Amino acid sequence: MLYTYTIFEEVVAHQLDFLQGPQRPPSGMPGLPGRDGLPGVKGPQGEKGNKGERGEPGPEGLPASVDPELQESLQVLKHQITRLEGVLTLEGKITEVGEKILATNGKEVNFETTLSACEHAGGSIATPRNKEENDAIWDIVKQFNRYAYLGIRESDVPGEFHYLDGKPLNYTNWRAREPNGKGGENCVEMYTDGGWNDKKCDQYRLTICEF
Ligand SMILES: [Ca+2]
Repeated sequence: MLYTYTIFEEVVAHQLDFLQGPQRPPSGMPGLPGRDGLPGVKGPQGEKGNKGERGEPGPEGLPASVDPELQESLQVLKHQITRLEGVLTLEGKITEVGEKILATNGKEVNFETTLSACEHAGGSIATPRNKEENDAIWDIVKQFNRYAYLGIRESDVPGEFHYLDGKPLNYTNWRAREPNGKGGENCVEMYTDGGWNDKKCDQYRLTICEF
């Protein structure tokens, strides 16, 4: 009797399980599969692959001389620089002479300091190589009413002067009876009359640079 009941009960349980869906395992049957395990540890990096073949060259660009976009940019730049130079010239900050621009910071220092100040600004000490350049430097000397050292020094031969790169002078504007230092005045200053005088290098003179 007890056995019969047990069989009957099992059949009913099966039917209930069937009707209620698989979430409830029928008694006596295997349970649902377990959850997936955690991801494993990352494997070691593979070996580097071979280098690919060189790609095809891109399309050839236009030469700069005929590239319209580049030419337009250059024109815009030139125009902007010309405007700035115009403003600086108007305000007396720069003097244009030929390809050179002359400028002073208004400071009076010795020759060596003049050299380093001009170099630091990206230029060099004003060096007149013709009358036009001498006149332009003279304009600044007159404006500040201060003498200025020039980019000229005495050579090893007393009384002989040259440019700072050692090349001989191709233009001079010595004052009367100058140079007269005979080896004792190794630098050259410009007077307020535009003339040159050889002078010791430790004086305080107006800094004029060329760019
Ligand atoms: Ca002298």
